[in-house]
Amino acid sequence: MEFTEEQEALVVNSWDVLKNNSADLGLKFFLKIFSAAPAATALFSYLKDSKVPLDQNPKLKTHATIVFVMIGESAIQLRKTGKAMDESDLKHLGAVHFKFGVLHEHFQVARKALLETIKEGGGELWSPALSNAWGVAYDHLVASIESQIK
Ligand code: ISQ
Repeated sequence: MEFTEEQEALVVNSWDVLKNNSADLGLKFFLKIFSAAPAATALFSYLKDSKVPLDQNPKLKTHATIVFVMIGESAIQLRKTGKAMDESDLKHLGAVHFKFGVLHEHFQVARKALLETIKEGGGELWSPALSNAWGVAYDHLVASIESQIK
């Protein structure tokens, strides 16, 4: 689906706010995925031998922040560049997701988690149109990762 100029404006404006809270929101995003799909915790070596609860794991928080920022930055530069990701980043992401056997339905679990996280983090900025705009941007990112996998 096309990512319109209006959708870009919604995403860019909200990212300005969301990015200031990317560590907490990134963690929230991952925890939502883990509560929907507990088996996904096995994908992360740093969670396997950890004795602290998921929500207090510093490595998880760091990794979740990186992933959340990557998704946000992908969305804000999508219209400018016409691409969700730089070619070399995309090759790496494609390889990683292929290695772990990530399927389309897993990306849909993450999609729901992302949109809920944006709703919780967006406060007064949130609207159905904003949520839809982020969903469209996310779908572009997933399509480009999946194009590497298939
Ligand atoms: C894979 N890619 C991005 C985020 C994730 C969160 C939880 C489980 C797997 C993931």
